[in-house]
Amino acid sequence: MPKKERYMLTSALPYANGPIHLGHLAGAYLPGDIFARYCRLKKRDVLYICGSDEHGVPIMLRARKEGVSPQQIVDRFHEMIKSSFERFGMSFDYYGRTSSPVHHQTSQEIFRTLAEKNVFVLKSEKQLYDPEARMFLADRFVRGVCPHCDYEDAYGDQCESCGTSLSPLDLINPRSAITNAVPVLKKTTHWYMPLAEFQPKLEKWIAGHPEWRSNVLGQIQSWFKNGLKDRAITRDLPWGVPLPEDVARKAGVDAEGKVLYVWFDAPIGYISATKEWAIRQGDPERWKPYWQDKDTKLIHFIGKDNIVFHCLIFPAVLMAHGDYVLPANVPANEFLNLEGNKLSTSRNYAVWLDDYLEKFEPDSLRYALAINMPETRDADFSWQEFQARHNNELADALGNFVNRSFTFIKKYFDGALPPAGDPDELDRQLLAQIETTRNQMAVLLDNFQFKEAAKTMMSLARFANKYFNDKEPWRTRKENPGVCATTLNLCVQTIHALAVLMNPILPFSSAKIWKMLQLPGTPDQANWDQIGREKLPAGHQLGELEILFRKLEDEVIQKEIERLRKAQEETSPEKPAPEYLSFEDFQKVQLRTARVIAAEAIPKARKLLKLQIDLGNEKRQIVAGLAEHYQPEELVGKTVVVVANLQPATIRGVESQGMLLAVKDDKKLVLITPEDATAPGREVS
Ligand code: B3M
Ligand code: ZN
Repeated sequence: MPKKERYMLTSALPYANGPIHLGHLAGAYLPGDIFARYCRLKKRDVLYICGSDEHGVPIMLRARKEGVSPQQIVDRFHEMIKSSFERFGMSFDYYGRTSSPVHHQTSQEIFRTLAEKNVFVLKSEKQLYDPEARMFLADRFVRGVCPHCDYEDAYGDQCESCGTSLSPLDLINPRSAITNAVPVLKKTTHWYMPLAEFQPKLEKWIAGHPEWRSNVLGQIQSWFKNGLKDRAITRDLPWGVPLPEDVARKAGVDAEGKVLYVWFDAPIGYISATKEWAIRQGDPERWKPYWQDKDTKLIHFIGKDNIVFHCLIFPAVLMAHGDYVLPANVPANEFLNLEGNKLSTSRNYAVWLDDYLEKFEPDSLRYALAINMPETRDADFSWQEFQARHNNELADALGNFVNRSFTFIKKYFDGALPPAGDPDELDRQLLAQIETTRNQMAVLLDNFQFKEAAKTMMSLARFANKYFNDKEPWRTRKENPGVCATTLNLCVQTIHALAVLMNPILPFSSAKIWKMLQLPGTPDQANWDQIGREKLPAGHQLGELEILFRKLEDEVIQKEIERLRKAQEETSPEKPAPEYLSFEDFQKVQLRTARVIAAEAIPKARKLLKLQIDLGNEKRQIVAGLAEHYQPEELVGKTVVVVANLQPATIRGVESQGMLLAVKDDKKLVLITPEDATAPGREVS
């Protein structure tokens, strides 16, 4: 027998601080599950792993808010998420959690190995620290009086009242937003992963994977282009995998209060969960081939916001370690929107899996998400489309075909499979269509094209339904019983094939059909390559007919649409969710150095100056509010920083093609000038 291909599959570990919604399912879970099920049918050696991501600041903050321990939070959500995944049909071989001892050990071991190999760089700096919460404070968690407008409740990164950007050290009377304690300045040392150093190696490795999705490669290339930056992989927090004491001691640092960065330990969760799986199998070493044999294909199913971690940072860690395989592919999905709007968990603008499962069948959602999967671009989920897919495709095409074939055989053949005679042209077409579907779906699934695979599966159901119509068995039954028998025989062979073909996408319906066909075992044990080849014998007795899909009424669907509409409305504009700028958005701002070549006052505009600047490859005119702070001649020759892609505007009748950056120093404006006057046109980052 040829050696089985080995696949190590993972789906992103969900944070254990909230329930699962449709966006999660479409991004990382459904595609992983479809692929895992397909691999099992292909008789590959496959292991599919997931688990809860139980560290990170949001979990800690939620615990604080509810007055419970972080462990209590993750215990609650771990169980909740695990059980909703099961009801949705997720077929993980193991669902772990990162608060487990095996995970803590594994993460510490990997960290230690890298430390021993001198991979890390240590850096020290002073930061504000909350002595009561015993944690260093991120900028948002420091509040105090704004030095510009005296507003009392300014954030450490910005004053909401006057809009000035701040640094937490600017605030007067700073206090911790978590405990209200007065923060103190404290020196802290952290371990950094020198990603810049790894860039050439990573580039070389990625260059060997032109087959990856172009949206994934595109994101990776833009990270490369901007140059990878070193990343701190330790944090001063009371919750997480503790920094190994021996490593800290050797570096002369106190390990107390330090943990590994959540994005360092989380992907290691895939490995530790595999170890736990092996222990449960009674063979603790069995995790190794899946992670360490170079012929293993490691595949991460994730959403696009996780690309950098799975395609660059985690691989760099694995490379540095040396004993592990690198991912063979990372088919990251784009985002799923909802009724034309962005999903928002904080505004409850989402469809939660638990809610869904109380009202509908898992397969209907699996199908709707698969056939509309955000593979190469964002997709939109709408309840009306869901209803239409369910009613017209699952119920009217697939369900109806199965139903009418069964009913016919029950009624006219006593529920026993009639024999097939010589096939005619239409019969041959149907048989050929089964083969084609099997082959095409295999290629599509192996290329992670789930949407097309779902379409191909449904095409066969439609084809078969039409075959039933065209063959008119209700007529041939009297006129030509042999032909009628052949028709029904082939219908059942097709249903058998469909049961396996649909299994990765519609596992519950597949199992129902299996039972109706009275086949031994379960469809999960079937062999993909036998689809259409293994025929059920004439005389085979069929079991009880079950309706596969009941039509969904308009009212039921309207209720869901209504709920979302309300959620959308209820978000009062008075208290918007804190708006963070994403890194991607920030990257859109083009900051460049420029040299001032001329400056003059603008008549009747007391505060404004008109500047001509040299941007390296072009000259521009900028209107700036500098007249009260600088004499025009002082400015000429200065190198400044400008926002180069700001939309041009006309100010007091003069066109301005950009904006200068200046610091507000009390009431005075001071231009930002690079310390070493560099050439104009340089990128500022
Ligand atoms: N928990 C982030 C997320 O859900 C994170 C994934 C970890 S995968 C190792 O987006
Ligand atoms: Zn202010």
